[in-house]
Amino acid sequence: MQLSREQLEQAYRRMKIIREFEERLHVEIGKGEIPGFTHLYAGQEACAVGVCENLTDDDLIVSTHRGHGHCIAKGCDVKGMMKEIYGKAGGICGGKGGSMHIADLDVGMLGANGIVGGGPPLAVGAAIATRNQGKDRVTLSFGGDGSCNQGTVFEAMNLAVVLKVPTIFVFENNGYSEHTAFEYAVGSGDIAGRAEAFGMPAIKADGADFFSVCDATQQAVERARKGEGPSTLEFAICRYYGHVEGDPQNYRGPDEVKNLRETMDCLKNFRTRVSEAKLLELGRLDEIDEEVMTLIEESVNEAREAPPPSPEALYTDVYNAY
Ligand SMILES: Cc1ncc(C[n+]2csc(CCOP(=O)(O)OP(=O)(O)O)c2C)c(N)n1
Ligand SMILES: [Mg+2]
Repeated sequence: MQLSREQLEQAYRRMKIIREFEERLHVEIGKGEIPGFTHLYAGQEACAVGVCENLTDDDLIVSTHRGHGHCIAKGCDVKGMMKEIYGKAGGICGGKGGSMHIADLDVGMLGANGIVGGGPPLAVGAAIATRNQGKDRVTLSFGGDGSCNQGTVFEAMNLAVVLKVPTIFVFENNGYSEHTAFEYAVGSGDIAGRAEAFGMPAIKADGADFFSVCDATQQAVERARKGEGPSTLEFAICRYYGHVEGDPQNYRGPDEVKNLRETMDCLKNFRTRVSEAKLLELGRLDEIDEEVMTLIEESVNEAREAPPPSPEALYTDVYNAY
């Protein structure tokens, strides 16, 4: 897939925003300022951004409990997200959803989701609606390796094949479901193979390589847009932090995360790749780094200073009128 200079800069900017958003949240959560449970996405940036590079604002994604990266990659407002996570008015969902319930329909982000395996049925439902409305739109669900063992996911995959709807099932295989290793919990050890058994094509790619993710997703998106039905994508990737903030990670080797940060860093990969191919200069990428650090600093300061939701806000967004 050929990307313009502008697209490459945007992809790097979004990956860097995700990384720094999460690194900063890790620090701020440690200070006890942020309510609720937070699952950080650091390490997985190339998956979210490489996938969403192929989507328009009109295409829809459904996310997971580890959703910050998906939100940023799909174009959610970063300052609004930070306020949301701090539980403040002015947050994308009025400060009432928090980390695990960020949604922004204006950019096609149908929501993070605390239910493991909850995304695929929603994506298939949205895809059926899309087809009934005669729209050219792709719907895509993100899920982890743990979600591939859920019955909801099997049902959604089967229905998508039978009804040939324009949807894509993305599995980010980061090697763990909470504290349980993929090798232990997933019989066959092959998520893409399971998907093929349902009757759809499935591609495995290196989730730390933005370009591999982008190319694999392009194939699935083209197929969906041509009306040929669903596909599955399985990306091998790693998470830099624990399952949830506060997880002591006793189940990981002593140097596991240190080694992953050294050998499996999608931002470093991207910098090397584009500078060696003379697509972007390292100096330009450094400038983007600085812009991103300023954005994150401002986001945290504004979130801290923002007021909490008003008591009246308790009574809004409870029911929806159709
Ligand atoms: C239906 C359901 N079962 C169990 C849980 C508890 N739970 C939350 S996250 C998680 C692990 C998910 O692992 P994975 O799908 O690999 O995603 P990752 O956390 O690695 O991103 C579990 C079991 C839940 N939220 N929903
Ligand atoms: Mg996992």
